[in-house]
Amino acid sequence: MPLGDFRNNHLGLKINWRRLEDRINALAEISPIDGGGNCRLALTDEDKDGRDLVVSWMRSLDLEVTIDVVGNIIGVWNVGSGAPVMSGSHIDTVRTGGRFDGCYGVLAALEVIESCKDANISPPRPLAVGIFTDEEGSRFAPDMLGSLVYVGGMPVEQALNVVAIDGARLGDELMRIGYSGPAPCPGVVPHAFVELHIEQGPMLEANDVRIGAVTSVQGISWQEVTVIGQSNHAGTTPMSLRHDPAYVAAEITVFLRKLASEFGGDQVCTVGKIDIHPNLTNVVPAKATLTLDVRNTDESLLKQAESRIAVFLTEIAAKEGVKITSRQLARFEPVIFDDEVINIVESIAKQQGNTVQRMPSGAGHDAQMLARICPSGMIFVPSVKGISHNPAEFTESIDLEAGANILLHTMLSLTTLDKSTT
Ligand code: HGY
Ligand code: MN
Ligand code: MN
Repeated sequence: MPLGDFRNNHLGLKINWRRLEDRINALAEISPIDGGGNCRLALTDEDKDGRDLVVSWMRSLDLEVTIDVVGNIIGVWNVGSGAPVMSGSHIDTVRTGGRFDGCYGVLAALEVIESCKDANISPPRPLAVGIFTDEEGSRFAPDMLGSLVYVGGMPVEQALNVVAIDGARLGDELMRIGYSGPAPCPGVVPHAFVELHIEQGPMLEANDVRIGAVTSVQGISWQEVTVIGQSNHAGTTPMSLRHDPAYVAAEITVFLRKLASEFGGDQVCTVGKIDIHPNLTNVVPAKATLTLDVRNTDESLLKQAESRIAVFLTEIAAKEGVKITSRQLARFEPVIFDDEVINIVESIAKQQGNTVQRMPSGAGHDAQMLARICPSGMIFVPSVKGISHNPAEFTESIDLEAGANILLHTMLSLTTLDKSTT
């Protein structure tokens, strides 16, 4: 596979790891939580502070910074000509996030540009860094919301009217933090897109491999299930007369676990959020609201899982005399990345002396949205003990540095990616 001509002239180019490490640590200083992680839910003041810091670094590199109508931030180094090669990720976090999830990819992409500038080389195409709004989807569903709107997968108005788990409206929060921008969505179509990210799972560590050349992202189905029962006195109400949403929520949680075990393979099911009302010791609850996160690499199996869940909800509603409604929060089919981009990642990883394997992504990523509009791919580095969405999330410096050097050469190689011949 011929690597980009341009890249071949700069094989020795490396990123400045100390500078990248300093920026990762500086961003992690914004809204730190116990255990070394961060809480910067999308469009909160903490997210704004993180955005302001990274935008200041973009401006110090003289990038052309644009903010779009859903707060996506795109910094472009305007060299060469034509559509940019873009990298990037997110800097919003889950409530108990680690310091690398998303942030590593954004800051490594910034480091790629700064390393090229330090070396006085100018690629034949512009290089761009994207910070996509609300990748986590924890506050405003769905996840990858910003990049979904960026590629035209969700109408802007619909996105602006999304209501958060705390009742805020997305458009209002964008205005409040000063990131409701003028740039339109869909945004500029990149020549190619590549995202560097921690694996957030156990596979690379288990296989003692340093780099993942990511082939795909599994399908994602999120739904919010509301169970309406009858609140009653915890002491006087006989068990046979109860319509108890908390009990039903527990049964749904157990059903999902059993479904995942029955399907086996890549099937995963999670009930991550349960709200009980009125949430008091001596009251049989009136209502339970829970979220179902169901994923599989195989779309037909994911559909089967969704159908089995729908049947179970109907049956248990009848059995327990409760009313159950369900609202889809996210639904993305599995995404396959571009073959040539995967080949480039894999060959550069090998050329730079790393062990590398091809693998799917269990987590959703902005790259799965960019794959709708341009050749896209991802680079993974290992997560220690496979832990993520947890302040204990950690990746060794030697792996972080290796990943960033692969990103550097992958982006340079993509500047001469020619898909016209395929
Ligand atoms: O949900 C996900 O997989 C990602 O962390 N947003
Ligand atoms: Mn992420
Ligand atoms: Mn995440």
